[in-house]
Parts: sequence; C-alpha cells; structure tokens
Amino acid sequence: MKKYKRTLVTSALPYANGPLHVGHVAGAYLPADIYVRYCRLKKREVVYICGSDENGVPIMLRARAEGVGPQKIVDRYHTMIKDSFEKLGVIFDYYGRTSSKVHRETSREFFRELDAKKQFITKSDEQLYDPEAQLFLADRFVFGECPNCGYDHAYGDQCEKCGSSLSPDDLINPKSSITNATPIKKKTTHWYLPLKKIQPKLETWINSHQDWRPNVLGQVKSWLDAGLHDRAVTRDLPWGVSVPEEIAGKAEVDASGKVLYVWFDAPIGYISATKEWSQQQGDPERWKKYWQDEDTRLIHFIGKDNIVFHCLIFPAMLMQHGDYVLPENVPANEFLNLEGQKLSTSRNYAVWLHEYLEKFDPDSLRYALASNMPETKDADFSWAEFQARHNNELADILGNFVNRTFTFIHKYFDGKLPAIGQLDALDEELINRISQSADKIGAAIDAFQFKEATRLFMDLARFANKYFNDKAPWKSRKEDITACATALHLCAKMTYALGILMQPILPFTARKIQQLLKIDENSMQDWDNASTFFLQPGHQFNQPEIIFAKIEDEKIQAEIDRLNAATSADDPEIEDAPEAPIAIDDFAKVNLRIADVVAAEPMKGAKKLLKLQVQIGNEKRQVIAGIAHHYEAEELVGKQVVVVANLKPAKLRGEMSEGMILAAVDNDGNLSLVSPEKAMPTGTTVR
Ligand code: B3M
Ligand code: ZN
Repeated sequence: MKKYKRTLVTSALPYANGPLHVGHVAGAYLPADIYVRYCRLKKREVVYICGSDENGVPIMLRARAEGVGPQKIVDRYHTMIKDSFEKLGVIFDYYGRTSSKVHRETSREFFRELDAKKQFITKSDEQLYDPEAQLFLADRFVFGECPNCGYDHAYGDQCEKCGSSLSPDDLINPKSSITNATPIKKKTTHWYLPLKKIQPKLETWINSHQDWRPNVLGQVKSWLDAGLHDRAVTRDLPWGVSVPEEIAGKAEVDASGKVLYVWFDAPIGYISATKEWSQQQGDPERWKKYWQDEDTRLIHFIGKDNIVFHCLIFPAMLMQHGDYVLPENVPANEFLNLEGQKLSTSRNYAVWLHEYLEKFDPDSLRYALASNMPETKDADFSWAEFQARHNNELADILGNFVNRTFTFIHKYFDGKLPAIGQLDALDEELINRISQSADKIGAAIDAFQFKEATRLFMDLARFANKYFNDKAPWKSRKEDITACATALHLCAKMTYALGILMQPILPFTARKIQQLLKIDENSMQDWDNASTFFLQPGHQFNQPEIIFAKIEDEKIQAEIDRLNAATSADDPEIEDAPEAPIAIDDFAKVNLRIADVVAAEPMKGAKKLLKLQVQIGNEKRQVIAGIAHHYEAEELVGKQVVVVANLKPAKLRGEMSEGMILAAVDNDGNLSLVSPEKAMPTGTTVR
C-alpha cells in the first residue's frame, strides 16, 4: 500500500434543514471521528473537515413549510447541528458552511475552470415546471413513483428506497412537492457534466480501488453497468450559489437567475472549508497541500445514499478539473433503522441527537452505535440494546473494573501506585494482551472496521475484569501482599492502557480516566504508549468516582413510549384501535355499509383532504376523507368503499362530513381503502 504523508478526512455535509438524528451519527460522523481520533493518537498528519450544506431544494422546502426565508432556516440548524456535534465529541478541525463567501467563490472558480477547459455541454430542453408556484421542479421539488422499485415517493434526483439516481423525467406520475400540482413542461437551458464521456476514465480509476467496501463497489458497479447519464449541474432556483455572471452572460440564453446544482457545490464545500481552516491557521495556502499534492490520502465518510455523488460525480469533477487528488477510499455506511422500522423525520420517528444529549451521556451513544455500526448491512438501533450495552458492558465490565481497582488501591495502598513484584503467567498475559490489543484495535480502525475495533476494546476490558477476579486482591491482601501489590499495579497499568485505547470511541470517559490517574492530558495522547506505563510506584491517584451509573428501565421506557406515540400520532384522522376487548354488542353499534363513490374532488386549502359524494342505498351523503396524498379524486369515482354510516356528522374545514371511509394504513403511512372483494349492492351491511 502506498505511504501517504497526510490524511484528509471529510464527513458528508449535513443539510441545515433539520436536526441530526442517530442515523446520521452512525452513518457519516461517528466512524469518521473514531478514525480521525485514532490518526491523531498515531501522530499522523490529519485534518478533519465538515460543514453545513445550506443550499438547494431541501433547504427551500423546509423554509416553505415553515413560512420563513431560507436564511433563517440555515442559521437555525447550522448552529444547532454544530452544537450537537460538539456535545457528542465529534471534533472537526473545521466546520464550515456553504453559504460562506469563500465557498461561493471557490465553487464559482471551479465552475469557471471546468467551463474554460470545455468540460461542460449545454442543453436546452423541456423540464417539469409547477405553474402554481412558478418554479422549475428539480430534485426534491418533485416526487413520483420510482421507475426501478415502484416506491411512490421517489424524488426527482434520487429514490431513497432503492438508492437509484433519477432525473425528474424518470418519475412516473410526477407531482410538485410544493403545491402537489401536476407539473407542466417548460423550456430551459442548463450546463451538464458529460458523464457518458467521462465513464471510461472513471471505470479505470474505480478498478484501481478494488479494496473498497463491497457494498460501495457494488453500488458503483451497478451505475456503471447501467451506463452513466450526463448530469445537469445548474438549476433554475432562487436559492444557491449563482452561476458566474460572465458565463451566464456568454451563453446564448439568459442564464441569470441560475444557480449551481447543490450536489455540484456541496462537495466543493470540503475544499472551501479546508481553505477557511488554512486561513484560520494563519497559513492560507496550506489547503493546497491537502487537496493538490498526491501524497494526500483523501477519505470521504458518508451514508449509502451519497455513494454515487462521492464515488462517481465528484471524482469526475475533480478529474476533469485536473488539479485535485481523488478519494483514496469512501467507506460508506448502510442505514440504521430504529426499533425495526425505517427512521422517518417527517413522522418524528427518530432519536434526535440534541434531545438524546439532554438526557444521556455522549459516550453511551458512541459506544452503542460503534458496537452496532451499519458497516456492511443495515443495522437496528433499539433502546433495549442501548440500555444493555451501557449497563452490561460499559458499567458492569469497564466501569466496574476501574472502580474496583482504584477503590482497592485507596483502601489498602493509600491511593498510591503499589510497587510491582514477581510476575506469574497471568500477569504476563495481561501485559501481552495490552500490546496485542493496541495493534489489533488499530488495524481494525485502519481497515474501517469500527464494530470490530469496539468489540476488541471491550474484550480487553472483559479480560481485565476477569484478571481482577482471578487475582482476588481481597484475599491476597492478607496472604501475599506483594502479589496483591503486583496485581493492583498491573490493574492500574491496564487502566492507563484502556484510557488510551478507548479515546477514539469513548473520549469523555478517557478524560475521566486521565483525571482519576492524576496525569496530564498529553501523557495519554499517544497510541503507541498504551503498553508503556510510565508511572512510578508511589504516584498518588485521585479518588474513584462511578464512571457509568446504570440506566434505569423507566428512563428507557419513556423513550420507547415517545417513539410509539410518534408512530400512532401519525394521522390524527385515523385512530389506533382500543386495546381492551369489546363485546359483540359494542361492535354491532357501528353501522358499516357498502357505498358507491359517485363524485370526488380536492378540497381547496386542505392538501390532505378529498370531498366525496357517496351513495348508501337510497341515501346520498357527503364524506370528507384525508386520502388526497394517496388517491386522485378521479380514480375514486365508481369505486365501492365501506362507510361508517352512523357516525356523528362533523364539520371539516367548513364542509359537512356525514360518515367515515375505512382504510388500512401501515407504519410507513401507505394507505389503502377497504373495498368488498366482489361488487355488492349499495347500502349492504358489513359485519
Ligand atoms: N447534504 C446530503 C445528505 O445529507 C448532503 C451531503 C452533501 S456531502 C457533499 O444526505
Ligand atoms: Zn426506487
């Protein structure tokens, strides 16, 4: 393997349109932070860069949903995200934002250079346009059915279900995310990156990286096999980095009002943030060493939905530009589910990082996620497992070992490091274990196997705890005080080693260990010192404090209850079934009837609702149903449905509703009306 002089690590720039959740942490930030902390401990030259992604449609959608300007949104979430990272101990060398001046200039300069090198083509064609909102519908402004997997809420740039990269035209039955309107077509001109032409070059480069994770290579290969399409890198949007004026003016069409595609400027954000870091370091040219010197090893940490951008599109941009290094590895993680279900930000079905951090310790989450990282396949976060990892491993193994060791040293040796005597085989094993573990954990981290590294670390702590038991210092204290002293000396040595080796995963706990050992911070900052214990007998330690208090069941249950509430509060119009059994008479009170839908229309000002006229026997009724996201008004006419016919009439948005239509709704919010299996006369009783 090539020897590099320096490492540049990036984590995907989170969109500043909402708070972070545990899925984000497990995907792109915790693994990178572990890796970088390890590199720092190995005294490698490393820089860790990230920042907020503040351009593009996701920001605009959020701003529209809240009825405020996009700047307000990015300011709020940039601050919040940055703060959460700090509290979780994810320490970047620089955390930038793509609304900065340096970023705008860097992105435009990049665009200019590609344009000057004739690396773009321009194309004019008809694109989807929302006549109501008067906006072109690119990316997430448009959704529809995925042509590959049939998912009904794929976006105009990507299907989040199957991961395939899409353009708005690929969507079946497209709809505007802003107004729900069916788009029309309107002519526009855009700059394209000719990926079709660049594909062979990309293939050669990818072929030289067969050591990448199989899930990453697999995705990349399937895109290449399908053949890459040229990709528009500009957009007609009022928010983003505007296309350089001189280029906009030069084109045969008026390109003013066009901005760079967010996926064009966002990865350049890594470069601009590195520039800002250099300025902050008082060495403004330093970023060039990291981006333009081939002795740099560039590593992008991302989630699997970002693979195409980091493994093909951004590298294509870098290649065609010519001045930049290409990523050496892109260890993308798969997704994290929550209690067996997909995380959903819109349904509030998530563990939000800022909320977590108000209630629990950062290291407990770091440990639980690192132990269960979605490295090669999707993983599941459950509160029960979180609690078990904390209580049974952090508290009962690691915490217990440290606590017992120092309680004993304080009780029987005045809190001073005892002298070491003759070593037996078990003592030798402890010493060997430390140096072997340092190597093995290090190798796992270097191979991006964070789950394995975490397991190896806890194995060492488990061994330590068992060593303490086997040595039974409470007995040897009376029978053989030298042996007792030796065992406790080695336990202190082990604590020091664990303190160093835990730093990538448990930085806050490492700090506590350092304070307990009463040593300065610097003496725990070298990985290779894990097995060289420098303290002399007689060194005074601090009093031990419990490092991991057990997490009580009630605290965990409250979190589970909150998630369950998020699942069932999904649609207030459709209540959960009551838990208690009901008598047949109770059921008989509900008058269920077959009805024919004779007319249906959308409701003005209520995006979710449809106004239906139904025929129940001889009677005509009006029913308002919250199904507009699932059915077109037209397709309902002529359908048979089941209606609760004796429900108290109610007024919804000023319209009378005289019944309720039955529908099945799953956890993902998919909805299907209930219909008789064979056509039945209208008014027929259902029981
Ligand atoms: N903001 C997408 C995401 O959060 C995006 C990453 C940009 S990395 C250059 O999934
Ligand atoms: Zn799909």
